[in-house]
Amino acid sequence: MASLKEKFAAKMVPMRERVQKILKEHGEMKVGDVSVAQAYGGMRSVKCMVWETSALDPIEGIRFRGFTIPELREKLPKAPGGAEPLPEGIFYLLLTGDLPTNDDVKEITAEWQKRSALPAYLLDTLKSLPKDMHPMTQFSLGILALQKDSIFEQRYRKGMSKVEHWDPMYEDAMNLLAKLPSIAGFIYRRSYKDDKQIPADMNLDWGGNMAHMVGVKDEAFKELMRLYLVIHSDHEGGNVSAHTCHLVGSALSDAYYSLSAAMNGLAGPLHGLANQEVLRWIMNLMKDLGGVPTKDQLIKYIWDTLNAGKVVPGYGHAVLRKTDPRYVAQREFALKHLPNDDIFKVVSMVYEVAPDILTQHGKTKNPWPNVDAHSGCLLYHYGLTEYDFYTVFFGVSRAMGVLAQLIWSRALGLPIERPKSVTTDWVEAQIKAAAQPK
Ligand code: HAX
Repeated sequence: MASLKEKFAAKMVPMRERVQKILKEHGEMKVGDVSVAQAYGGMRSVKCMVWETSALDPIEGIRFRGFTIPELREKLPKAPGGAEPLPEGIFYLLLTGDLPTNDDVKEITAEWQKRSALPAYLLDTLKSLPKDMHPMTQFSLGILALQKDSIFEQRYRKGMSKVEHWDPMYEDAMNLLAKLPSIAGFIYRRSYKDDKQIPADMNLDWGGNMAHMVGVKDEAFKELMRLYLVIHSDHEGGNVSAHTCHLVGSALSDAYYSLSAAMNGLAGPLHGLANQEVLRWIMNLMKDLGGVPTKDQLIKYIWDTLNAGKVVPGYGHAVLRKTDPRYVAQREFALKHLPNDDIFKVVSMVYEVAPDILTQHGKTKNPWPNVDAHSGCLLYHYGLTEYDFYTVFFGVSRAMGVLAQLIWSRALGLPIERPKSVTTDWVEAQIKAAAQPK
């Protein structure tokens, strides 16, 4: 059987030719215009980047290589006796564009186990950090420290042809992905569990091991971790973490530099950190209101949040205009595994009332929940009560999507990113020129 690397290499050559043909024959074709509002407004919806691994529709939500989340839950291989898809399967799909077989997934599990040991210098680096440093800062530093072993950097130093760039990028990405659950587990146990470390279990898959290494024994938590790591993996290319990885990687910075930078973007409260903010907001709400609130109490609490000039965390999205299907998948998991959980009850009540309130408030373009509105309540239920840690799980997952794309970016020889910026003087000059009679 061809290895994953060989399968990727076979896909790469025709894809390169396809892209070169498009550029040669249609390079001048316009894919969009940019307005002044978009230039000031975070480049919202500007089509200026190619991202192969997933695409986001505002109404339908994410498709990974053409597959919706319900399709992936059905079609991707599962752990023995399990019902949720294995993350190794989504990585295979993101990288190759094909659905994996059970054997394809087993190959990735074995490959990542083989590469998973953490070097002593990394552990020393992590041990030197204050235990109360935010887990995302520790995670980003851990990834960055591993840069010392970048194969891409070593091969580049020796002198390598551009057509070979994908190969060491693939090796770095695989080494990094293999180590991320152990890095995350190490940080969690050191910061919150008296540094009582739990070694990886080589009989477990990547997601199962993530669950095992934080120390939660419940088998359902392993299933949750697998689902969680699948659905957070990719969300097309324009979101902050994906775009950051793409941008930094475009300078031929290796996978370690690129992913560490991506994690710093994910750590922002408007992006991945929203998952911890949601739980913090709900816990404060339950503390202030003495448990599960009444509907009227909740409505007032949401208005108080908005009137204080704050966002309702977990609601709204830069692209989506309906309930995020990643929210729906997690809600289905909760209905099956923890229907009577108090925090789930609050999450469900917020879903009932917040969209109407946000619509009346009249600011947000999307009053519906995103992925982060739900994830914390599931983690908390299984005993992961330290919500500052939640974004690290997101980061472990997001690495699969952004690194699969980074391998593709090197395979396609995409150039350094360099969009054009303009000054307000320039904008005003254009406005003046446009107002002149022709
Ligand atoms: N609560 C209150 N106000 C909100 C809001 C919310 N949940 N969502 C948007 N708004 C406000 C914006 O702050 C903005 O206000 P101003 O005009 O005063 O600046 C206005 O509505 C218009 O914003 P928008 O165009 O609808 O949204 P953006 O594309 O600018 O921002 C965000 C999208 C996700 C950042 C935004 O909806 C938000 O802040 N949500 C809460 C934080 C959150 O859940 N983030 C996670 C998003 C998903 C993700 O990336 N996960 O990792």
